Amino acid sequence: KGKEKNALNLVKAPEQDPKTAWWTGSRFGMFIHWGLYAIPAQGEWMMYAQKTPVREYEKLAGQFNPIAFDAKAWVKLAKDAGMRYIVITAKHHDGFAMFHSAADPFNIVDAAPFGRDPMLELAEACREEGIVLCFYYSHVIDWHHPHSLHKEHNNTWDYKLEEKRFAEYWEGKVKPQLRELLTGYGRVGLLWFDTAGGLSEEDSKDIVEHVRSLQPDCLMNSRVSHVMGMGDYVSKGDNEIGMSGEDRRPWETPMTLNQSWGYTTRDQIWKTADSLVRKLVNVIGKGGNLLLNVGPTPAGEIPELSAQRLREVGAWTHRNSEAIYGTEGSPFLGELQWGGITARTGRLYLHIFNDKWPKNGLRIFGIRNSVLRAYALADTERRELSFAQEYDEALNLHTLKLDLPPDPTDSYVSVIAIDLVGA
Ligand code: H79
Repeated sequence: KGKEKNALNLVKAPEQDPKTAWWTGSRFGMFIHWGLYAIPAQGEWMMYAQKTPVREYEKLAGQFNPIAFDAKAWVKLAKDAGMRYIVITAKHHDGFAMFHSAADPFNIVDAAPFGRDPMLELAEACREEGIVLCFYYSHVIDWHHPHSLHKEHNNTWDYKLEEKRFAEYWEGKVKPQLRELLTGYGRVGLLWFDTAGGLSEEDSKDIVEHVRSLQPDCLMNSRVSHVMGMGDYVSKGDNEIGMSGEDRRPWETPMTLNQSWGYTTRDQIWKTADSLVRKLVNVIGKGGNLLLNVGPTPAGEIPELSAQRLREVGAWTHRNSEAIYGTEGSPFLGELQWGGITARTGRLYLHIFNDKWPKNGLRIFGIRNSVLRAYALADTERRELSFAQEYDEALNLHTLKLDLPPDPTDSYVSVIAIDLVGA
């Protein structure tokens, strides 16, 4: 009855789907938007926005020579940030493959002076460091291919819509390139599809089956199709976090560090480390994953300001790893003003935003278990915080009153651990 209907017994966490468990447990990933569009440095939609003719755009490939690219350095940065998987644009809407492709010569090995396959180098570096490599692949929008067909965003300046034969694109480029990605780079953790506008249900199922037949454990995001319920997890809108309890399926927020995906010199509005840590807490407290983007330069480097932000966030994630990886979102519904909650079997983590620090303590409602002890995760001495538990029979409401230290115990967001015993 009443207010407690959403409170769970926290002694035992719900069972995980073994196929998605690595991913939901990872919580935090690195998104990388890297391609020819880094050269003009106006973001990955430039070709479409300027209606750049294909023959003109192709000239960028002739200039693309990112000799500063260092797969190990990128993977190390992801690790330093506390990210456990990497999703990189193998092919974005411009149609340029950032891997060696026999299916289309418009690729980094055959069309650029660079002559190396960066995806191969990343795959190796990821394997060495225990990071899961994943590919973004634009399966519907392709402004380079004469037969790609999307609901809205087509190349209509080079090609006539009525002359498009979608099957030539689908069978001739998309499926062969996915086969290349799923057979030439070892295990692929997931395929990140985007903007399925206009893709039929039949073709949606075709591509899912294609991927399954090549790597049965490779996950796919929901943007693979507009058919409800497809994919292994829900991709939220770009930069969208949503409300607590909104998604029953595993979900992920793709997020930018500034306001762009591809490298740009125009956009200099950067999120602070403080705001990034809070966004991470907001997402994981609601049970989601955060996929945070960087846009490397045409020389092949992650811009230093981005790298610095990620290292700042990483200092926090490393100190608080116990409250992040392998946790569940909050068992309680409702938005919290002061931060977020994560949980694992027998333990709750309160992530309290430092600028909302409740000097007079916190009240948490709906914990039916007895609390064993509470302490700040950052306190290596594990000094116990005092608390009291009350039960109001008339309201059927359990209240935990928790005393907090006078000041925050960590930078940005301070985590308090609460140990529970069985009810
Ligand atoms: O890869 C990133 C974007 O390029 C891609 N998804 C993320 C992860 C994306 N594809 N489509 N969209 C985002 C939505 C399209 C928005 C548009 Fe526009 C509005 C296209 C034209 C007007 C944004 C604003 C792009 C150009 C101007």
